[in-house]
Amino acid sequence: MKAPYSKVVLITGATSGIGKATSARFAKQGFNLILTGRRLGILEELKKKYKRKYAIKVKILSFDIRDASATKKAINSLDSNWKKVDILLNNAGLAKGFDPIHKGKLDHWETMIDTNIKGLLYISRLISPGMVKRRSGHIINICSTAGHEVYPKGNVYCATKHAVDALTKGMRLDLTEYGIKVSQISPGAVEETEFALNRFDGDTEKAKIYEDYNPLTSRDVARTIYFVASQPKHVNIQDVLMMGRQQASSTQIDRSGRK
Ligand code: NDP
Ligand code: 8X3
Repeated sequence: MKAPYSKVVLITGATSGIGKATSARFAKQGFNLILTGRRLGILEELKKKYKRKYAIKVKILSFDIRDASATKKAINSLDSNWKKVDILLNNAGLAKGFDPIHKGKLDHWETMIDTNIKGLLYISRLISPGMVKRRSGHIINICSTAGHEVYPKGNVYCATKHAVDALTKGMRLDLTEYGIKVSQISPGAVEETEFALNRFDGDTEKAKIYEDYNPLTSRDVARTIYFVASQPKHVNIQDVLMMGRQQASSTQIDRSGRK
């Protein structure tokens, strides 16, 4: 799809991993980007790079998506042209901890629920009314295989991603009559992300979970998101469940070396 110069894509969690890789993909195709995340320095670097390399327009918004009023303030700071978001990529999210339910940490649970569910809702509530008014738009939620199956010690993270799956379906039921597409991508393990590092609270040793097999890369997911976003108007890909070839399910992984 060659983007009309005015098309706007808003990506939450664009400072690393899947969000960052997807921002590069859309930038290359000439979309204008609204990039969000908490790390302002990274957002500034991306803005500089994309403007120089692709001559697109880039707006950066640094805020914590768990904070409803900060999210509202950031979106309300956009002028009317930027507010016309064509594609909303609800990507910001994370796993915290890997504990059985009786040992889980409340702050981990709250961070996951507030980010993966409530944050996704806050921004969708702010962006979707404009889409309804214009009777067009595409919301793409980043779910996970963890939104389709549950694995040991994945309890709350899996619950948040099951909630994303339900919200994707619910949003689609509510928004279809307004010509809005709602899709989700459900990847298995993805490297070139900070996902494992965050899950294990910055412990680089514990975060080495991809060394004995080939998982997906953030670029694989970005390519798929772009594919979903670039279908003809009458086509909506509702969900893409994707894993690396060596992964069969959340718990079944061929760890006999990278192949
Ligand atoms: P990363 O940790 O690399 O990226 C997460 C992004 O979310 C960062 O840009 C981060 O930005 C942003 N983010 C996290 N918390 C907040 C917050 N409170 N406010 C604003 N932004 C926030 O991980 P991934 O790229 O892997 O994760 C992206 C999505 O993909 C998540 O929803 C994750 O659950 C999902 N996913 C990941 C898989 C994997 O194996 N990696 C597999 C399946 C799904 P910043 O820190 O600057 O705020
Ligand atoms: C990330 C994939 O298997 O770590 O959503 O839950 S997994």
